Amino acid sequence: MEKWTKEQISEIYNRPLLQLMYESNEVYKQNFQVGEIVVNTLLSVKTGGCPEDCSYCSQSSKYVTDVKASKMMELEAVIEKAKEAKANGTTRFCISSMGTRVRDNHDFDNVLEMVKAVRAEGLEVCCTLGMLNPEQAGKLKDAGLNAYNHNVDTSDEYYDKIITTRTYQDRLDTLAAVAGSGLNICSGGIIGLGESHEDRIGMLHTLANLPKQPESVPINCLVPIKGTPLENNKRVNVWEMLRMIATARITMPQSVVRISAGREIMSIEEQALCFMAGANSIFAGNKLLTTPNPEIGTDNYMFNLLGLVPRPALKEELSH
Ligand code: DTB
Repeated sequence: MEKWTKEQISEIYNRPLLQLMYESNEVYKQNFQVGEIVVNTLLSVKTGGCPEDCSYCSQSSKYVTDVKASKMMELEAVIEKAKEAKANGTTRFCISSMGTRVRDNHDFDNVLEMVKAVRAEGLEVCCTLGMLNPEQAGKLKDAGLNAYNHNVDTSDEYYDKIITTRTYQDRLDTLAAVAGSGLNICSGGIIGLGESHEDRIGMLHTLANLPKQPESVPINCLVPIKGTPLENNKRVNVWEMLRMIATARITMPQSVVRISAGREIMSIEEQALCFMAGANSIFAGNKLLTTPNPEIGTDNYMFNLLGLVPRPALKEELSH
């Protein structure tokens, strides 16, 4: 059953901005503890050389970017990074590995070990590894994974303008495999790809109508990457970001909404507006996958200033 129609989402998205934000703030306050923020750290354990042609991505082998393909990181190094992130206040750790899909090979076995080890540090663990079948999702779940990230990126209609090597339906199939295994879904998308407002509404329509709404929704602003087809795209402004966040908050009241890529160039004032609009998570650490992110000191300064505190790891799981 459709929880939200496109018309309803469009009506929300197009409200006068402050009216929209007052409402999304209300929905946020009803569903979350004010000031608590999910602090997530990303680690790219295997980078670059990807056969997919996502026009926004630095890791695609179809484009000449500054990113070099690397072998998979050693387990010990990953554990070090997880410990460092934990010491810096992170409560969720996301392991990313390039590629179209998970293969049942040595790399996947390594990732399963990483999941176990990071979880043993007392952190929530998320992975983003591409397409996945139900068995693989089950193995990740058994290893202690909490959530699996797989973004729909944009609307169904705009998808093939951005990626031609796979389909929107492929994305939805993986999300179904993830949900079937009992893992939490993390799924969101990117704005600034050249999509229309209609496409942004379409993307939120897909996410809000998944059989189970995503546990978390990353909203990324395109960071244009030199060498990719989108290298000359204009950066989106905060007003567009606020509309996305507020509409996501209202249509997915219980999902964690994460300000993801693009935060590096946002001021604290702009980020504060995003939190007012209902965003309640960030990626921390001075690097995302391949692009810069605010320094930890800068984020800690912002947390103090705004009275934000990291949500303890596994809080949701433990309270159920
Ligand atoms: C998501 O939505 N954003 C993260 C995470 N999920 C994997 C990735 C952001 C990457 C930004 C570009 C880069 O650093 O390469």
